[in-house]
Amino acid sequence: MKKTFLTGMAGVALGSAIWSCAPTAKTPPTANTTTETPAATQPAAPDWRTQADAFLQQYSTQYQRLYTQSAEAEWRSNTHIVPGDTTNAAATARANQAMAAFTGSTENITRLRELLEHQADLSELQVKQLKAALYNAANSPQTIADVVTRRIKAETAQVEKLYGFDYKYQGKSVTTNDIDEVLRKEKNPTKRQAAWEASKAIGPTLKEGLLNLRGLRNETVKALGYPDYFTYQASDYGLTREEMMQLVRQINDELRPLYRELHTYARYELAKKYGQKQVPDYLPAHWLPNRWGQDWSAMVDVKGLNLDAVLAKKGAEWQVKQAERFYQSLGFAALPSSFYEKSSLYPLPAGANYKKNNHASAWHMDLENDVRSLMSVEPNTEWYETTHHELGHIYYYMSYTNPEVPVLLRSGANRAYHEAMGSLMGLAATQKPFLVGLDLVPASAKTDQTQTLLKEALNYVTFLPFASGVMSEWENSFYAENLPPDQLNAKWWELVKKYQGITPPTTRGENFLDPATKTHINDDPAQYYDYALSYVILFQLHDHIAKKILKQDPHATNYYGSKEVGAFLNDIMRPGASKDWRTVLKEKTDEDLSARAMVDYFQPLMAYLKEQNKGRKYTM
Ligand code: X8Z
Ligand code: ZN
Repeated sequence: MKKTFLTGMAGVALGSAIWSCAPTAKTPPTANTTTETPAATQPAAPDWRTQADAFLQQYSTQYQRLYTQSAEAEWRSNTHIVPGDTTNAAATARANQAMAAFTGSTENITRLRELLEHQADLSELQVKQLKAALYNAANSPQTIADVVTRRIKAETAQVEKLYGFDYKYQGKSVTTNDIDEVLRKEKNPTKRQAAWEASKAIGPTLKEGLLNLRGLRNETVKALGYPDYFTYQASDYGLTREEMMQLVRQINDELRPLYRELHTYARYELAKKYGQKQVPDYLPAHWLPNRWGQDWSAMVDVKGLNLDAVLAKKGAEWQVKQAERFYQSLGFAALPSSFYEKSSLYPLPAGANYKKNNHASAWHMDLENDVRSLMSVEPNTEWYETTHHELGHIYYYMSYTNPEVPVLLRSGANRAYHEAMGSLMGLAATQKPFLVGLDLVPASAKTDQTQTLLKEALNYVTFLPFASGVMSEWENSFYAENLPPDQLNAKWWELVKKYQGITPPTTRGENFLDPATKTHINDDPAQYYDYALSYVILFQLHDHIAKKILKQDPHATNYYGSKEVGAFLNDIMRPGASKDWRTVLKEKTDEDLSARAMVDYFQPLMAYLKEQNKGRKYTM
């Protein structure tokens, strides 16, 4: 549920040529037409700028009002889930429907198209807003109001099932935090397998709903000319589906040699750890410290740098406050008091008679100053990073909430930027000089740089085959290639084997639906490449910050207190979507989007891993 109130609704369709009446740049009325007709008798040309302004003003006011009502209802639906209670669901469906009826109204679509036919007469900022509104319209065209209504209901129901699920491990109800802890720490493979299987038990519950949603999502966007929902989401970057897939495949290819080393290393090390004589060709899914094998960093403890132990002593609240202090040290404002009053930051008390969304998210409730986060923070490294990630969204919201950025453009330069900011801060907040500077680690601590880099690679590099490989390929196939309902799980595991080199502990037939255990598949559809791109961008930004601003080694930085770093990040965030994302990257880093910085960062690890893997069998 990251995007609904984050970037999805206010995204900008850049250069979308797929509209049936694609707005083409028209030449303005030329002088020679006026010479033929006497000025006095010529009808006054409508002033398109004035008209667009009038339209945008009333549209934005209405949009913001409905958006806020929808966000409030969704907030309630995601923080107070009572299975069987239909009150929240009904209120959320009502609010979302009012929003859909407005953004997708035929009247608005007609007017938007009409104004965009005159885009040559409009300002760039006006064109961007009109395109953003048209992009939003495609998500809920009222020409097919019944489909949109069914989709809204189905989405609300799916979210309720997803976060109302009662996970059971060893006969007891557990949270996803509990399962994650077992997967990070348990050494007994049988128990690990039981925990892993417990985390997948939700899949079948979501199958019917997901198949229904695929149809409804595809049908919705088709009405405005997009062939499928994946294409629609990719168009938010100004890319076709094929271009997006090509981009993520290329990123994956660039990181593949390093991933291959990590994969070989992990197979041998984990076999040792779990006392297995036979080293498997593929990694058993339940051996990895994460439900989807997307982050393996808990595999390695760096001596002298035990962040988990430090955080356990500090507590969950300290983590949130510390993340805020870090942003403040760069020159950002304190969070508004309403953030702390209205957010839902910690796990529910044991015995609560309701549940909440167990996945972290950040919300821009009113597109003004009401910003909130929904998390279940516990004191450990994973939540420490996630807290920095979510505050990245929050500071992005606060940064583009300014008079220069119209409501319709209050979103990231693109969706990946929004994901990159906080993840960048999460990386910075784990580097040794930063931790030493804050007295979290003694300056005298001797730590092994290679082990540190290895731990980072097990976090950031292992993520890419999952995000750009498995998730993106599966959703592309699901939405755009009409993956048959009896091949959903088979396709998933085919991709997991191919990209991640992971296999399940036992055969996973179509009675399971393992992709649906990933929350984004249900409530943030066809956008997971955002995260793959965000990692690439974050290393580009980090590389620039370390080398050009701080003049420090990218592997050992301390951003804390640097107003210059703060200004650099704020410059990127402040314009929101009013500036083209490619231009932003080029201007700020002097580079185009590329995995160059990420590959460079981890390059020193290659030699070490090759040495460790000498004589070992490579299987990918
Ligand atoms: O979903 C998220 C954020 C949402 S705001 C917590 N992330 C991805 C995931 O958990 O799968 C962050 C990185 C990857
Ligand atoms: Zn996020």
